[in-house]
Amino acid sequence: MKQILVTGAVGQIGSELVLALRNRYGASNVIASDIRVPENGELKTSGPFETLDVLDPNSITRIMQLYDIGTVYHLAAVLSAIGESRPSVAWQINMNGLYNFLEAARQYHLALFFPSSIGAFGKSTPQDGTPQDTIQRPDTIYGVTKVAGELLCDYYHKRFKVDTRGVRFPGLISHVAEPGGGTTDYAVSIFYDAIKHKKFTCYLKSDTYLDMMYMPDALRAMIELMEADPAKLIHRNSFNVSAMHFTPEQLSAEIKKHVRGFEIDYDIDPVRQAIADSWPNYMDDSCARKEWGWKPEYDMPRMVKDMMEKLTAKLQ
Ligand code: AKB
Repeated sequence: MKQILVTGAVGQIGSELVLALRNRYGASNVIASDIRVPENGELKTSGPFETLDVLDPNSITRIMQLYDIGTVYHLAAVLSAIGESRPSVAWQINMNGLYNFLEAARQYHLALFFPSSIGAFGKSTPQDGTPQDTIQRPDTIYGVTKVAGELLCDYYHKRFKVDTRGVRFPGLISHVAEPGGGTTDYAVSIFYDAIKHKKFTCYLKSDTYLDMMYMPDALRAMIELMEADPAKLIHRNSFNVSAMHFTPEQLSAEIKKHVRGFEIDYDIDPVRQAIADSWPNYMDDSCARKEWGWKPEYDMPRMVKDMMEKLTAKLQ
């Protein structure tokens, strides 16, 4: 089989996706790459790892010459909150990095997965049951790069027949790697603080709804979409995928069932609050369900139970 390249492999999604892909397709067929050196030893010891700067076309060419790549999961990106503090870096990495890989995909006939986000929506988008095809006027540089990225991926598909596919991820929750610089990160940090200190200070208001997903579902979504029959895909970039939605108050109430005496208080970060207020409460993912059979397995109580078990074991 042709090999698979994952960019941004050291990040929250990449560090788990690489291992899931190696399990499914064989370790030597999955090349992990990042500009950072992995702390997670398994990422390096379980298969090939390459240092790769997505902004450097020469290092992309080097990888293409070294391996027989057929598919790229292009995950290297700057998230929403950090993007607001460094907009020009966010634009460069999110747009120029994607452009370099779309060009590589055109030249080397690669399939390309692009992760979009709930960040591709803004205040003028319907927030409850956000439709697949709707207004996309985000207020963040992250969102601007996600909308432009979706359009660019569709353009490369229509104009050059590049097999581009993507999903709009909600906030992702995982016990393996922590996210860095996102707006939805509280839904991961809360578990660490609950286990370590029985107390968590949340930077979003107690009643802020956000769409969320547990990492095992997110990994499955990416792999299933890339394996889907292209003839059935009406949409490509990018599919709404949804699994659960809740407020910080509702999440803390569920955690309290597992951590006796757990307490939450609030110290609002106006930047991240404004971003969260502009994002959907939950998306309508019926197109993903119809076109490639998407179905989440984890709701909020099941995710909380699994997070508590896995993180408690990890932090012991
Ligand atoms: C973020 O909060 O920036 C990300 C996202 C929803 O895209 N987790």
